[in-house]
Amino acid sequence: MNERARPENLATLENSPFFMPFSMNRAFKKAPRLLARAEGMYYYTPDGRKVLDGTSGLWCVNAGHCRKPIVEAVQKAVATLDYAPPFQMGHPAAFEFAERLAPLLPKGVNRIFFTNSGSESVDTALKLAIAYHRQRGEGQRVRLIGREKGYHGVNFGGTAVGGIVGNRKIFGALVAGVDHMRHTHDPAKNAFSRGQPAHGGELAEDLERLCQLHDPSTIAAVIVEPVACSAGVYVPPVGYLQKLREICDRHGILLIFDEVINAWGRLGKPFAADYFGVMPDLITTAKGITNGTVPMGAVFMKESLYEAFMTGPENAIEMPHGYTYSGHPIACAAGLGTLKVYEDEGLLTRVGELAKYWEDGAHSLKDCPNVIDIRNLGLIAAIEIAPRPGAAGARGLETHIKAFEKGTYMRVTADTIALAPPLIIQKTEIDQLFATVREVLKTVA
Ligand code: PXG
Ligand code: PLP
Repeated sequence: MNERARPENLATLENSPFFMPFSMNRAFKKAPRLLARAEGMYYYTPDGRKVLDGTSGLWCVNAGHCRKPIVEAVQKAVATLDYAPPFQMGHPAAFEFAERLAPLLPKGVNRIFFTNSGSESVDTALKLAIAYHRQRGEGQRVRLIGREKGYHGVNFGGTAVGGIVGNRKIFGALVAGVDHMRHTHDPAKNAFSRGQPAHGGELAEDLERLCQLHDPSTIAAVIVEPVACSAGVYVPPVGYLQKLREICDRHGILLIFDEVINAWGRLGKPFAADYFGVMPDLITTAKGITNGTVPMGAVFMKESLYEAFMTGPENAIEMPHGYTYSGHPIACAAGLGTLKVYEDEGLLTRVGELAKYWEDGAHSLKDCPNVIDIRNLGLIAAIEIAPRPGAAGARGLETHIKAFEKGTYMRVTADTIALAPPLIIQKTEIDQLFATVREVLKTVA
C-alpha cells in the first residue's frame, strides 16, 4: 500500500483497534482500500487515484459527492445550532424539513417520524405497526411477516424480519412472532429478464397461506423491499406487489415498503410506491434522504396511523419512542440541501430518461465469462457470476478488488455485482462503468 494512504501516526493498519462493520477485518487491514476525498461521480484515493463510484457509496449518494448546496447547508447548521433535544422541545429545521418532504410523498402518506438510519426506521415502523393495532383495540395483532432474502437493517426487529441467513444465524432467537414468505428469485424461469420478471407474481399468495396458518387476526404487518437490493437485487415479478396489497387489505394487515434504497429517484420516481403504483401504509427510508452526508432516516405513514395515536389526554406523550438524534439539526440541514439539489436538477425523475440506456448497457455483459444472470430496474443492475466450485464469493471478491484497482468502486454481495451509481451519471460514464466490469470479468477465472 502507498505510504500516504496510511494515517500518519500508524505504520500499518494491521493492528488497528477499529472493528470494521460487515467487513473482512483481517484481510482488509493487510491490504486496505481507502478513500480520501470525493467529488461528483468520483472518489479519490489517498494517493490521488480517481475512482468512479458505481454504487453511490452504499446506495446513498444519489446526487453525487460533496455537492455544494448540501455542504454549505451543513456547514452553516453546525455553526448555528449544534444540537437540540428532540423530546418535548423542537427546532425550526425539523419542522421545515417535514414540511418540505410532505408534498413529495406518495399520495395519502403524509406524516413523518425521523430516525438516524434505515435500521432504526425499520424497527420504528415495526413498533408503530404493533402499537397502532393496539391503539385501535386489536392488541392481538402482534405477528410480523418478512420475506426470504429481505434486508431490513441490523437491529433486532429488522434482523428478525430479514431473510438473509448469514445475517441471522449467529444472533440467537431474535424477535418472537415473526414468519417469512418465500423469496421471488427464480432464475430457471426469469434469468436475464429485463426489468420486472414475468414469472412469480403468484408467490404473493404465500402471504395468504401464512394468514391461514396463523389466522390473519394475529398479523400486524408485512414488510418488503419493493426491489430487494442488498441480497443481490431481486426485482418484484409482474403483479406481485399489487397482490400483496390486496391480501393485506382483505385482512386488515399493514403493508410496509422498505424504501431505504428504492426511494429518492432510484427508479425514476421519488418513491418505489409511485413507480409501482402500489400504496403501502408505511414507508421506511434513510440513505438518500440526506444524500448520505449526515446519518438520517425516516418513517412515512398514512394519516390514519398518526391519528390512531392522537387520542387520550393532550398532556400525555402519545408514542413512547424516539432517538436522542431524531431530527438532528445538522441532518435536517443536510436533508434540506439535498432536496434542493434533487429538485433543481430534476434528479427524482431523471432515471426515467436513463433507464433504457442503463438496461441495454447492463445486458450487454451477457456474453462475459461466468455471467449466469443479469437483473435490472431503474438505475440498478445486478450481474451475477457463477460461484467458483467450493468457494462461493471468491470470484465476487476478486472482481471487486480488480475493479477498484482499475478505478471503479462497485459493491459485490457474494458473487453478485450490484451497480447503482449516483443519479447524475452521464452516458459516457455508464459506458465506462460497464466497460470496466467487462474488462475485469475477462480476467477473473
Ligand atoms: N432496509 C433496507 C432495504 C436497506 O437497504 C437498511 C434497511 C438498513 O439501513 P442502515 O442505514 O441501518 O444501514 C438498508 C441498508 C449493500 C448494503 O451493500 C445495503 C445496505 C446497507 C449496507 C450495505 O447492499 N442497506
Ligand atoms: N442507552 C442509554 C443508557 C441511553 O441513555 C440512551 C439514550 O438516552 C440510549 C441507550 C439510546 O440512545 P439513542 O437515543 O441515541 O438511540
